Formats: sequence, structure tokens, C-alpha cells
Amino acid sequence: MYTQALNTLDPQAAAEDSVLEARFQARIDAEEKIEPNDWMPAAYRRTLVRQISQHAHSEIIGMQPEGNWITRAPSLRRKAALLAKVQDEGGHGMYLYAAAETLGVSREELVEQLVSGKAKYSSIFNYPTLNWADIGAIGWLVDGAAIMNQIPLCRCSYGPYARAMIRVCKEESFHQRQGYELMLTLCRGTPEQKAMAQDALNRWWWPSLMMFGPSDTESVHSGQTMAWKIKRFSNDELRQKFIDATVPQGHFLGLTFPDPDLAFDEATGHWQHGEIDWSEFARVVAGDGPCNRQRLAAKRKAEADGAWVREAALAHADKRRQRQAAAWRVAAE
Ligand code: BYC
Repeated sequence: MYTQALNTLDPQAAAEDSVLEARFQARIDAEEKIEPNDWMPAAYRRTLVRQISQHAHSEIIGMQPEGNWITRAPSLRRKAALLAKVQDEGGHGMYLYAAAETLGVSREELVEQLVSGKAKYSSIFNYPTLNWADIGAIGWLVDGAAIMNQIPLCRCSYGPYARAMIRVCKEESFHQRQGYELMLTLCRGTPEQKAMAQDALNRWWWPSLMMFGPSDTESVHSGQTMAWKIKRFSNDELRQKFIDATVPQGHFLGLTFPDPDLAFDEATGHWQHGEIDWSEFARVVAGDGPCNRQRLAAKRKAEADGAWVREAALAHADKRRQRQAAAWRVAAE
């Protein structure tokens, strides 16, 4: 990275860089995967670290709103499914941090950026889970939106990210189904249960649409990340695909969407939607959503409480290394 920055002062090195960049883009255009030891432009590396680490942080912070309901799940079956789901999210965070580490950044650095409040994570996890139906709505809508965004990432040009996404998407698909099945059970239950499901949809619908990021006209990174085939579709394209897939599912549940402008357009075959409140999105991303402070405080506490485990694990690994080295020395004598 540093070398490429210096090259702007050296015409010959800059010319070499532009040859490398052209070769790199040709590989991307030919759908080749870029691997950790391959040459890549500094900006490609930076973009991947930004996106993959934000994604990892989202998975980790995303454990909190649902973790809130593990002790209050209404049956053993629901509790087992929710526990498994929250553990999966933790696992996704780990694969993603590992994928980011292949780009030369350490996990400690990334976690420090999260706990210090410098790093972004998905806006959606700054909303509260107020009743049990929220667990269904998160599975159905939030995991549904995540799948829509992440299936194309399985074809991302960067090999380690693309490969991590394959497993993540399989697990997200289970999450989406358990969420929808939970909503279906509530909607076929008592009028009170159906009202809970409707209330959850009312609160989670708009924040779920915001997960896809700003509109294409406001998206800073989409142009370049699509040229590099990190992203395959724009934010608005994915949002529209999600709406088209989800609205009929909501109608099957007998629920209504909290958008008076939602209407099917026969000419385009798409569901048209009302205006998204981008001022709310900006507030939540800037740290002023309903739960931003609570989420970061919980993460900081978990980091501090778990410090002794990390120290003990490192000391244990060190001791094993020393014992192994001593055993090799004895064997060599
Ligand atoms: N929240 O130029 P843009 C999950 C930021 S799913 C917060 O369009 P880009 C899970 C963006 O980072 C959720 N910030 O950016 C599901 C950028 O800021 P910086 C995680 C957002 O990167 C279920 C600025 O706005 N999924 O984990 O081209 C259960 C301009 O945006 C948001 C992923 O991370 C947002 N919603 O597109 C548990 C998927 N949207 O960096 C867990 C991978 C935008 O310039 N990520 N921003 O300061 C992506 O696909 C893309 O990064 C995005 C944004 C579509 C999110």
C-alpha cells in the first residue's frame, strides 16, 4: 500500500503500477478469483477490509437483539433454534474476521475499531427487540435481506470472502425459514398473536429496507466495487429484489405492510414502494439510533469480561509451543 502511494512521485513506478492495474482488471473481467498473495491495488484491499470488517462486526453485534430472547423463548424447540441461530451469527463473524485477516489486517485492530466506535456495522441492529414476534420478523426480514445481499457475494472477486459467503448463505437460509415459520405460527394463532406479528412487521419493515444502504444516487462506493466485482448488484437493485420476494410472503401471512404507497406495477412486474426516511438512516448510522449506545456498551463489557479467556488461551498456546520445541530438541539430540 505504502509503495503504491510513493509511486505517485515516481513516473516509472507509476507506469508499472498502471500496467499491474490493467492486468488486475483483466483478471477480474475474466471472472478469475483474486487470492491473498496476488497483486491487488491498494484501494481494492482497503475496500475489502472496510466491507468485510463491517460485515463481521454486523454479525457480532447482530447476536445481541436476538440473544435478548434466548432465556424467554416460549418452548424448548424455539429456544434450541434461536440458540443455534445466534451461535451461527458468531461463527459468521469469525469466518469474516479470518477473511479480512488474509488482507494483512489483524483481528485485534478490527475489534478495537468496533469497540472504540470508529467502525460501522449494519444499521438494523440498533433497533430493539420488544416482543417474541420480533424474533420471527428478524429471521424473515433481516435474514431475508441478508441473503438477498449475500448470495451475489458468493461470486465476489476476492476468493476468501466469496468462499466464506457460501457457508454463511446456507446458514442464513435456515435462519430465514425458521423466522418465516415462526411468523406463520403466530399468524395462524390467536388474534393477539397475529397482532404481535403485525406489530413486529410494522417496526422492522422500513429498517430492513435500509439495510441495503443508501439509494444508488447517494452510494459512494457502489460504482467502483461493482467494477471490481465485489458487489454484483447495486443497493437499489437488491432492495427491489427483496421487496418483490417479500411482499407476497407477507400477504400469504395475512399481514399488511406499513407503506400506503406499496403497489404492484403490472408494466414493470415490480412492487413500487414509498419514500424511505433517509434522515432516520443517517441518524442510526451516525450512532444515534434507538440502541447504538446499548449495543456498543454490551460489546465493550463482553470484551473486558472475556479478556482473561483470551490471555489464558494465548498462554496455553505458548506453553504448548515451548513444550513441542523442547521435545523436538530432545529428538534431534
Ligand atoms: N448500515 O457507498 P455505500 C448481517 C454505509 S447482515 C450501516 O452504498 P457499500 C446479519 C457504508 O458502509 C448486515 N452503514 O457502501 C443478518 C458506507 O460507509 P463508509 C451486514 C451502512 O459498502 C442477520 C456508506 O454507508 N451485511 O450481518 O458499497 C443476522 C455509503 O454506502 C449501511 C453486510 O455487511 C447500513 N445498512 O454498500 C445477523 C453485507 N449501508 O464505509 C447478521 C456486505 C451503507 O464509507 N456489505 N452503509 O464509512 C455490503 O454489501 C455493503 O457494504 C453495503 C453498503 C450494501 C452494506
